[in-house]
Amino acid sequence: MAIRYEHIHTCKQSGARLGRLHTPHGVIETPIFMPVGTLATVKTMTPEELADIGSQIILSNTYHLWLRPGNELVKEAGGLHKFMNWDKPILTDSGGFQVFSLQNMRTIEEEGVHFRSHLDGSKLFLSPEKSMKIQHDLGADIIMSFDECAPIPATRDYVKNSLERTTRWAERGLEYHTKSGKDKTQALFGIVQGGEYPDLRKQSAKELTSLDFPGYSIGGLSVGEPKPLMYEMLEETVPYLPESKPRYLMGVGSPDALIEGVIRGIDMFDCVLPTRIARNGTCMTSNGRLVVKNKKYERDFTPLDPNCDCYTCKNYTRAYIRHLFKSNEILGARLTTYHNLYFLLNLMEDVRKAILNDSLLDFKEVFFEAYGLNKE
Ligand code: PRF
Ligand code: ZN
Repeated sequence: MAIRYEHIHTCKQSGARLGRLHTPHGVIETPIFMPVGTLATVKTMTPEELADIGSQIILSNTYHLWLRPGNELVKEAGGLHKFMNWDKPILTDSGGFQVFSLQNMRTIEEEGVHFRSHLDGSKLFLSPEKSMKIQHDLGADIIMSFDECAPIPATRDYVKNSLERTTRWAERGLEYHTKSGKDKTQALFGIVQGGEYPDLRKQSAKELTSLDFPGYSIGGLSVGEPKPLMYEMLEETVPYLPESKPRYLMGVGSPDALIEGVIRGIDMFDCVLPTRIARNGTCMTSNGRLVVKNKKYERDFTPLDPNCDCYTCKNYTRAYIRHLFKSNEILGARLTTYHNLYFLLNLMEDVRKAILNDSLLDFKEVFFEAYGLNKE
């Protein structure tokens, strides 16, 4: 087994889990948020900076690295860790989601998916085995099964067929992975699908857990549905996942959804949200979102978040960062990205402390009030 989940504590107030995930590149304290480095870089951040603000694991993408610079090249460099100079844990997504979100022209067959490159339009084909091969070359500590992320809404028939195929793909990927012997150093997760249908969520979870993966992801959520529906689907899924293994909710990164996810038993999250909004000047602060480009910050010589002690907030003002954005200076995006990631990683640290103190619901109440979430 490449990884091991160690359970530390269950919050008596909320039921949330505190744990440790042991991986070949070190130990991760859960629940955790994983910054996204799609192209083997968390945009604007050096690995040293990422480590400084407490990133324990980052995510990268099979699909993008396969197209450019190519998995063979990354393998030749000694794997993704060496290639990008990051020696802590890495997780790669399988390409399934990227194929479905980036391409409009695609055909799904039992064997895999035909689609066109978003770079040059050339014809491509991805299958469970091919995704495994690419992820083996990249060498991440945790890798994902090749799945289909069905849209919400979609008909029950469509979602049922899709999730059953996703199970068959998971089985094929697992067989390829185990036969290669890579399961000793890379942990392959199964991905639960099932759309907005409770019974299909249950079916998917049961089928995948019978295959005995070292961890389970919950996919097909945060695809545009209302948040209460996502929370309901978590409640319909998590009870069917083993307590002894990590649970990863894919593509979720807003502060409220992170806290609600943890309360429902999730251990791992990733999302482009903090880094993407940072690059257009939107900051997450303890008092809610702040759009630093706004005219009202022109002469505001206070930090982005007066309650934050990150490098950005200790040294720069809203007025200065606004000026950088207005002038298209690269430093602006660097400073806001640094702050947003620090903010989310720090939030998760506070969440872990609250779990240990059996007070996560109290913490949620106070955080939501300040963030402006209780009024909605
Ligand atoms: N599947 C995979 N990656 C994902 C998702 C999924 O369903 C999502 C859904 N929010 C994000 N990333 N493989
Ligand atoms: Zn800050």
